[in-house]
Amino acid sequence: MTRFLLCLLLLIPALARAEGVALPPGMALDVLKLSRAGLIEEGTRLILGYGSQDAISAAGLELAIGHERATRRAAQAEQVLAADLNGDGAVTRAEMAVHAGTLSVRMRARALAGFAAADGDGDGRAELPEIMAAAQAYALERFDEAAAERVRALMYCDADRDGLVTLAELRAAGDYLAARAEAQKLTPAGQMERDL
Ligand SMILES: [Ca+2]
Ligand SMILES: [Ca+2]
Repeated sequence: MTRFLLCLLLLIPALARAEGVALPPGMALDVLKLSRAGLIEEGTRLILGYGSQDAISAAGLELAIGHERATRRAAQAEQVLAADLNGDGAVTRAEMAVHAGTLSVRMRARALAGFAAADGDGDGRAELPEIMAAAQAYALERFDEAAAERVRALMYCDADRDGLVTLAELRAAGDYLAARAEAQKLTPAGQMERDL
């Protein structure tokens, strides 16, 4: 995912330039050689996972972003809720101690950190709403707005501007990136562009 996000970030100025759109300030252009494989692999995953009929809209990308966060939120909440031994919807420090004692060092650290975050007032008890709020904060930190913006940047592949990115447009964007990377490698102009 990270590599894909990087590819998308790097893709923005190139495609914006190709379409005659003003470039975002501060974006470098020396980008394209990294991008085709990651763009096609991850763009295809997004289209097949969150689009329909081999195309995805901006709304579909929002679903993908929501799912990224939901996955992280659920996993983080589970770290704490697995310690609710009596099933009353709250986790006490004593319950967490029993649960944490059965875990590997790595998972124990994660569970204890999750409990500490959920027990914001430090009274040794984390209620379900606190656990979910802490898990939500964790998810928003791990998949933050910058990460979401990089997913939204897939829409730069919408060459015909109909609001959908198709697999064909994705492949065309990948080909464009590869060709541009090649040109930049081979020409002095490419070197100059990289320096812009
Ligand atoms: Ca409990
Ligand atoms: Ca389109």
